[in-house]
Amino acid sequence: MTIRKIVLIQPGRDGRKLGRATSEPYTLMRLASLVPLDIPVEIWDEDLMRLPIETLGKGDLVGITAKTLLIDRAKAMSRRIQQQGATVVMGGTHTTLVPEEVEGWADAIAVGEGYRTWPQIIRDFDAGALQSRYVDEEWAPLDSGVANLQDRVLNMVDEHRNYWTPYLEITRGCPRSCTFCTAIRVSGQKMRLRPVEEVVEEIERRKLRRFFLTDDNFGLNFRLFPDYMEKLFRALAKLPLDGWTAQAEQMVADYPDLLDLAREAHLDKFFIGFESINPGNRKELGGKARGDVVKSKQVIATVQKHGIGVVGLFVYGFDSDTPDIFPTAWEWIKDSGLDSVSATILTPYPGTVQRRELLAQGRILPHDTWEKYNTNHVTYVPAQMTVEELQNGYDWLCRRLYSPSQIAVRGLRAWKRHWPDRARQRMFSSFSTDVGYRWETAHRLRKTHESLTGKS
Ligand code: B12
Ligand code: SF4
Repeated sequence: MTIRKIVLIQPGRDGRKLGRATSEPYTLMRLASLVPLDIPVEIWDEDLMRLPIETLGKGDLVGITAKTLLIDRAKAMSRRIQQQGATVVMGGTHTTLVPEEVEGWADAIAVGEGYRTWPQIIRDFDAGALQSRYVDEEWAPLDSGVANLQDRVLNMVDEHRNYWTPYLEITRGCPRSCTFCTAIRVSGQKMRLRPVEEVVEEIERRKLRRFFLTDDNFGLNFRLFPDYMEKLFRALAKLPLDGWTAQAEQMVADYPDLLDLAREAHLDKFFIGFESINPGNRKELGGKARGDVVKSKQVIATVQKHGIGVVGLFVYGFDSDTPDIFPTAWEWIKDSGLDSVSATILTPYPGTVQRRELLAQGRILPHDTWEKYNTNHVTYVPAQMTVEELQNGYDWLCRRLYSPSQIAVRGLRAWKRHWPDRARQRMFSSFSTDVGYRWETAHRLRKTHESLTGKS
């Protein structure tokens, strides 16, 4: 069979906000860039467009990516596409975590990374020899050009017009083993690095002024690869960037010289996984956080002293948490000096140690859709609270955290730190993270209200 065209689909969730979508289809941009230039390729992002599935037919190869919460949507889409005569390949987080669930309703599945399997899938489809399952969990080195974005893909996506924040990957993987983490199944436990020259070239070619790093634990490289980090920061310092954000753990505070270099490299804020303010949850946190509230405050102050903002990431519902965790967390966070806050409910994703344990204890709640696996719904029976106590306590906390007055307090505090030299560039970023979480919370609470009252 000769390929007519390749279409890559990102199922939608949030639509546009003020004209742009929040989730850039970076995964698909990378996969589209692996397609040989003589084969037409399109990216369809359901947040931006109605998907013209009726135009698909025989000879079309359709790749769909989906996290767990969007897998049901992907399934419905796959069925419609197959009815058109096109061929569907499913990949991404959920497929990697539970391949046996997905392979029943796609022509082929890609488990793990796509750098080697996706080009193979294209070749096999073209030769009429598509297999049903492709696996790559060997964690290909990122210094062989696999991460580069093609110009035709950048032109097609038009990222500055269509998306709020461009994404970029510089390193990938995390050697830790938090019991609730799925990212390590998707990106591996071996840290891999892109060549600094390649990263700089991509930032310049994409004309990026701001970006969000998709790296799961960029900060851990302060300890693992300090020379690489120094080289990276010195190179980024020369670029005309307004600011960028990265995920990290608390130990970045132990590296003052690298923090200074990071600030000069225009790093604006770290998303730091504090995870819990309850030391009883230590064993579930893979050695990176210990629920030590005194240390956490010191970390926030140290990182901020070096001119970098801190977004605190917290998870609620671990086995040592009781209903008191919510008022305690609220008081602590108010007083913590954090610039923004992300609160999530523990979510036992398939493929995690956590889920295996909860299943063995009969504590996973029955579900007929994966939609609730979005980190703000309770999907299991907590150890020391009822399901309602966890959900209501969490909603109570979110209402307080994302009230306009709290967002203003945290945002102004962050913005003041950049006064006067970088105040203009940092105006947007000082408030944007919290405002995004507020949108998400308001949307969720509205949906809950509608489902309870039957009104929309
Ligand atoms: C960037 C990111 C986001 C971005 C959006 C990304 C997007 N476009 O949807 C933001 C910040 C908005 C976000 C939000 C959320 N995210 Co997120 N996110 C990530 C992160 C950090 C990186 C993903 C990424 O772009 N990587 C870079 C690309 C190049 O790699 P990749 O996606 O892994 O793709 C490779 C392979 O997987 C494979 N592949 C993937 N798809 C396909 C398809 C085919 C056909 C083939 C052949 C191959 C293939 O090939 C690619 C190249 O090798 C991951 C963590 C991780 N490491 O996966 C979490 C992660 C995907 N997110 C997660 C979650 C839970 C969420 C939220 C629900 C969080 C929340 N509380 O709201 C929301 C959901 C939003 C939504 N609309 O879906 C979970 C998903 C868990 C699960 N089982 O589903 C992850 C794994 C993090 C975690 N907690 O463990 N996220
Ligand atoms: S530190 Fe982060 S990326 Fe690493 S295992 Fe823990 S949750 Fe996953």
